[in-house]
Parts: sequence; structure tokens; C-alpha cells
Amino acid sequence: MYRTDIARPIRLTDYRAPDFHITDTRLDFDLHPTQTQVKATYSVERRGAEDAPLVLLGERLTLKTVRLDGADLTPADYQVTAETLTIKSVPDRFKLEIAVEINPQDNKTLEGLYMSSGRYCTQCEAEGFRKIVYFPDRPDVLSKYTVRMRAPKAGFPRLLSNGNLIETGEDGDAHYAVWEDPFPKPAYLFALVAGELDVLEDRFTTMSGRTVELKIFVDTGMSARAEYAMDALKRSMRWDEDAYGREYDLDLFMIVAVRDFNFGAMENKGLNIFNASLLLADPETATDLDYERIESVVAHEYFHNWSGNRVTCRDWFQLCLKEGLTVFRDQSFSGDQRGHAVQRIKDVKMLRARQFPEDAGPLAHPVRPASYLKIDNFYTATIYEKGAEIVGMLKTVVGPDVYRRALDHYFETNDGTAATLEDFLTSFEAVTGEDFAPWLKWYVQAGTPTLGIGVTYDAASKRLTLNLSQQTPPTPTQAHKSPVPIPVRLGLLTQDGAPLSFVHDGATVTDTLFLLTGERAQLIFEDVAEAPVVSALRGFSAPVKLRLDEPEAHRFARFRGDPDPFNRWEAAQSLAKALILDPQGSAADYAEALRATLSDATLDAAFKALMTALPTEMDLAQSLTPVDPAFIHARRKAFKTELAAALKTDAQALYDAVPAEVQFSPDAASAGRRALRNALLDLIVSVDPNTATTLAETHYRSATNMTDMIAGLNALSQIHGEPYQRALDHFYERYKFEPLVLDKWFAVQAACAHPETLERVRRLIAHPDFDRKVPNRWRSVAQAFAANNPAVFHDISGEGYAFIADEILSVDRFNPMTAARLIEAFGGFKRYAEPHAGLMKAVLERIVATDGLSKNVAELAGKALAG
Ligand code: B3K
Ligand code: ZN
Repeated sequence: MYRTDIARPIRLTDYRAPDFHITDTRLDFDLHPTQTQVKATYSVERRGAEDAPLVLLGERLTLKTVRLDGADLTPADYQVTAETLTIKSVPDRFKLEIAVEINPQDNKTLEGLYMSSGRYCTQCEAEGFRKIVYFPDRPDVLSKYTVRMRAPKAGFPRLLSNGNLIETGEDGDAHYAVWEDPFPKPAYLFALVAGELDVLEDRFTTMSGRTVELKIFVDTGMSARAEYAMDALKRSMRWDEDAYGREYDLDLFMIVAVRDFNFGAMENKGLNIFNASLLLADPETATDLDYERIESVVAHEYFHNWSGNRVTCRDWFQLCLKEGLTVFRDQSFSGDQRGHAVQRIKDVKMLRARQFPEDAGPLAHPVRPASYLKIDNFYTATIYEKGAEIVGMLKTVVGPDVYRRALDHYFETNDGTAATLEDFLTSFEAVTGEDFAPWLKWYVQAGTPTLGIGVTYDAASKRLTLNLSQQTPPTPTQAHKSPVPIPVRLGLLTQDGAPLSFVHDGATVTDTLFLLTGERAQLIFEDVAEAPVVSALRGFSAPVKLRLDEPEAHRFARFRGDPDPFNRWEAAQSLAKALILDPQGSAADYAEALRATLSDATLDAAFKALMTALPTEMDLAQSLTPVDPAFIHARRKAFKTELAAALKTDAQALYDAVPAEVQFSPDAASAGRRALRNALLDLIVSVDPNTATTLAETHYRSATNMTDMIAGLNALSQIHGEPYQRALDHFYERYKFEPLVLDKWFAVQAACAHPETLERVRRLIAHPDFDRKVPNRWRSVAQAFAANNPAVFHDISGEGYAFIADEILSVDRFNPMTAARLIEAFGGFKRYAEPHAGLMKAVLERIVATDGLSKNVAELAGKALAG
């Protein structure tokens, strides 16, 4: 064996259809912790050149035998490298049998077949199947799977795989099960689980009247905690029928929750596997945010059954074909469940917090990248969230009815195939007869466009002229950009914030939608009665940065009264950003406007909670060059204290007026009330430490659910000192046997902005409950610190950087995929003031120079440095 993997990028332009198809795949697993035997039998058909060799991919496999049409091959007949098995000469149609041995227990990459809490489970997307057996592991090879698995009866009562269970039987102390999936699928959707699990069962009747058995498998004793996920699943199934006409296609749908998982969840056909943190919930152990995420991820994975599984991706460059579309679908679902205004604000917050910095830094890449070293590195906010925004813009432009017809066309014409983004756009062309090629620009061009709007009002003619322009900044490897189609929804307000009518295209309206297709355009509104306040990009109609020079008073007008809730929130946020970053900025007027918002009975609590929260330090860092984290931290704190002092009586009265719930319900209205009460708490505790301590301690002690308890703990972490430590100790004692709750205990501490955290995180990683091999636990310290604690992570000593670099290097030794995700923390180093920029650069150089670095970390750290 020799290694040939001197990092060579995979390029979209090198795509070639597979030379061979594998029509049927039979897998036979004899499960053993360290010596699992895997036998694969493939029906292979040649589709490419007649002399093409058969190249199968495999990693970390011990090859036992290869048989072709029943005859054993000898090592002379094939060639094995660290990543491939090549058989030079094969017929056009044949049966291939391959036997390998693998070691699930030693597999800490959590990719392929591995063990979690004594159970076997798998994760194959994107390229994990090759760690199970040799196969053309690429998404455009679709095959029908039959899977037989055998394991001891003791300890492994449940044997699960994709599709339908067609046979079970006993074999001494062992037993076996055979599963058959009637739908051809790519290998990345294969899954297997074996072990002891409790099950929560239910059923769903589909739109055509079929009954689907629903089963959620969880740790013993935990099935009650799967009830919310089950409820979310049934709502998702109904929603996909109503909103997209998509019916579930098997008679069984299963979800399994596991503790050890590299990310959120996985849409394996008929057998979703979830990170337990995104599945298990009850009021005592899960926060409202957990409930919200469970609902959206259960929906997301379920929706993949059509957008991803029935129509899959031709190659991994098309990843956003399934991810962008599925995120858009889950966001629409969540909006329907919880209210569109609040959902849109949360989605945009997330997009700006994660995707905008990515798009502005050295790791910027198009939604459809042109090349990669490790595709794992491209499960990014750009592919997911920006990808979803593109689908959303298409829907905005064509309208809901045409959108639905386009999607019906897409699903119908591509069902059972591995498709491309061009296929997706073709469906819009098919139903509209229009050219959607310009939309491809959004997919192939990186960087966040800036939309400029110049405003001129002529009082004599009552005419408003808007000069629109767009520009996308250069990104690594793409110096020149062309214009993209930008839907701009805009309306007008009076100086007092009331809707103002105008005439556009002959119609009298207060709001309109304009599609900017070129670099510039001029829009003229007539009959505008007074000099207006422009409310542009309503609902965040495109993922762009808006540049509109206007007086502060206009933002206040929108803050007070924009009927578009997104722009109302946006006005408040942009004012807060400007005021915080201005060393002389005062909170007085802001407090007045917020007071009015808080006392507005027409607004719901969830919206008020969002209005109460100030931009985070990470948000602020995006608006300041060079970034000075200590300045941002100090200014935000000062502004918050001033705001809290100005609003103290009102905030306290409002806090007292929100009833603490007796009977917990996770519904959106109840969650909104808790969110508001907790946002007020967060504000009030920044006034004076004495009253704050009593309030925060009482809040923590009297909490009857995890949402309020964590809010209390966070409030205490701001105050710090003895009461904080007391609460932490109490929390630990109460939840030390609840891993998901203990993750929160670690995370609160790692995100605490007190300088002492630098020392505390070192203690946390020495804690007996800390375990780097469990991604959830590792992230609860490392990620919480690097991503949510800018004040301490960016400490000028550089110790925060060194800590995270050491963590990345430790985890990279056994779990590259998870380690690499944290490189992002150093991505924007060039934007930082000294000494930060230099210190971060040095840390990246140290990482890059480390021996034995994974391709994952090497690719991202290398790009971060070069960019
Ligand atoms: N498709 C999976 C993500 C797989 C990530 C592999 N590194 C979950 C999802 O997006 O639904
Ligand atoms: Zn997905």
C-alpha cells in the first residue's frame, strides 16, 4: 500500500459521468466491535469506455477477498492503494463480491461505521461509505440496496437499516435482519444501526390514505423525550403534502438519536440519524431554542426525502441543490409554525452572523464551489443559508403559485436522478418561458453584493428618484464580478413612520417589488406627498448589504413604525450598531423608541424580545475596521448599561408583568413570552450589581424549566463572582448525569465574558466530564469559547488563540471533520487590529506547519492564511 493523496483538488470542470453503474448492492454485515466483516455483492454494468478499468474507493479497509462472477481474483488482478481498489480488466456486465474487515470501535472519525454508547451506527455523507466497503462512492451512482446484518442477541436487540424489514431470524446466540430499500439511492444515504434502544411509535396517514409507521429510537428510558420530535415529524409530513404536494414513499419512517455525532442530523433514506441534542426534549432539560431547533431539523431531514433523496445531487459541487432548497423549505415550515416575521429575523441574524463573515473573508466560496480538497469543509453557511436565500429570491420574483409549479416540475422531471443546479433553474424556465440563466451567477460567484440606493426628492413635482446600483467585492480567486438579479422590495413612510402612498407603474401603492438585473437602474415614484423615509429591502428581499445614506431620524422613524417587521427590527439594529460604535453615542433616544415598542400592545412578545436584544459583539465586529474586540466589548457594555438605566422602571414592570408559566408548553406564543422575560432580565442585570444579583438568583432558583434556568445562569455569569459559582455548582449537582444538560453547563462557562474565563476553560478541559471524543462536549467548550466569547477569545495575550489552536490540533488527530470547523474562528484575522491580526496569523502558521495534519484542517488553515 502506498499513499497517493498529495492534496490534489477536485474540480467541477473535471466531472465525468461514471464508467460503471451498480444496479444492485447486497451488503452483509457480521457486526463485531473490532472485527466487523462486510461482504458486498454488486451487479455492475459498464456505461463508459469499453477499456475503462473499474475503480472503487475505500479507506481504512482490510481487504479479504475479491470475486468476479464467482471466481476469486488474485492480487495480480487488481491494485490497492490507500484510497482505491482498481480492477483493470472487467466485462461489461458482471457480479463482483468483495469482503473486507473494519474496526468500528477504533473509528473516532465518526464517519463510516462506528460505535456510540455501545451501539453500531453509520454516517456516510459525504464520503463515509468508502470507510465501510469498496464502492464507487459518488452521489451519481444510484443502487438498490439489500442489507443483511447479524449481531449477538444480547446487547443488540435492534437491527435497523434503510427501507423495509423483509426477514429476521436467529442463529445461535446471534440474530439477523434483512432490509430492502426499493428506492435506488447513492451510497451516502445508506445507514445501519444496531443496539439496545427504546422506541416511541406513532403512525401517519398520507394524503393518498397510506399508513406510515413512525418510530423514534432513543436511549433506554428516554422515549418520553422524543414526543416533541414525533409531533414535529407528523406536522412536517403534513406540511410537505400541503405546501409542496410531496407524499412520503415508504411504509416506515425511523429516526435514531445518538450521542456521538459530528453535526446535527442525517437524512438517510427511511432511517434518519440524529445528534441526540437535536431530538430529545422535555421542559426540564431542553430550552425553547432546543425545541425550536428540533422542530426545524426534524422537518429539514424529513423534507430531504424529496429534496435530496428522491432527487439527489449529480456531484458534491451541487450540494446546495439539496441543502439550500431544504433549508428554504424548513425555514418556510418554521415560519408557518411560529410566525413569519420573527422567523425571518432569526434566519437573517443567522445568515449575517455566519455567512456574511465567511463571504467577506479568506474562506469565501461560491454556493457552487469550483474546487475542493475535502468536501466536508463545504457544509458551510454559504451553501446552506445563502443557498436558501437564492431559492427564496426565486420565489419572491415568480410568486408563490408559479414557484409551486416550478417545484412540481423539478420533482417530477428529476425524480430518481442525480441532478444539477441547471436542472433546478430549467424548471423555472419550463413553467415561465423566461430565461433564468442570470440566476446562475448567484451560485457561481462568491461575495456579498452591496446594494446602493441614492434618494432624490423633488418637492415641486412630488417625484422621488431612486438610483439603484450594485457591486460585488472581489474574493479569493474571483477578482471580477458581474451583476446578479436582486429583488428589492421597498415602501415609503412619512417622517413620523406612517405608510406613505406613491404612484409606480401607474398604480397607487405603499410598497413595491423591483428586480435590479444590471449594475444600475433608476426608479421613479410619482405623487409622493412629502419627503419620505425610504424603507428598502423589506423582509430582507435579497442577501445583500444595503448602502443608503439617510439621516438618523429616518431610522428612528422606521424603528417606531415600519409596518414591515423585518425593517423595523433592522432599523433598531442598525441604529444600535452605529451608536455603540460611536464612542460618544448616547442611548437616550434609542431607549425612548424601545420603550414605545415594548409598550405596543399590537406586537407579540417574541418580536419584542428580538427588539430588546442588542447586536452581539460578533455583529458589531462586522461593522468596524480594523476590529478592536476590547473596544467593542466595552462600548457595548456601556451602551447596554445606559439603556438599561433609562428603561429600568419599564423593563422591571414588564418583567414582573410577564407571568412565569405554571404549566410548560413549548408553543411559539409561550416561548415568545419566556424569550421576552429573559431578554428583559438580561437587560436589567446590567444596571446595578446588587439588585441584579438578587433578581438573577431568584430567576435561576424559581425557574421551572430549562429555558429560564439557563437565562438565570447567563444573567449570573454577567454579574460573576460568588453567586455565579454557587449556581454553577448547584446546576452541576443536579444534572451531572444528563449529558445534554451538562453540555450547557460547559457552554455557559466557556462563553462568559469575564477575563477569568481564560483560566476557567483550561480547568474545564481537565474536568472529568470533559471528553474531546464526543463532539457535543468538545464543542460546548471549544466552539462556545471561540465563537461566542469574542472578548476573551481575542484577549491580547493571545492565550485564547493558543488554546483553540491546541484544541484543533488535538481533535484533528482522530476527528478531522469536526476539528476543521473551528478554523473559521481565525478566518477573518486580517480585519483585526494589532496585536490580534499578528497573533492569529502566527497561530495559523503553527497549525499549518504541524506534521500529520488532516486534509480537512490543512485546506481551511491554508486558505485562511493565504486569503
Ligand atoms: N446532509 C447532512 C449533512 C451531512 C454533513 C456531512 N459532513 C445533514 C443535513 O444537512 O441535512
Ligand atoms: Zn440538509
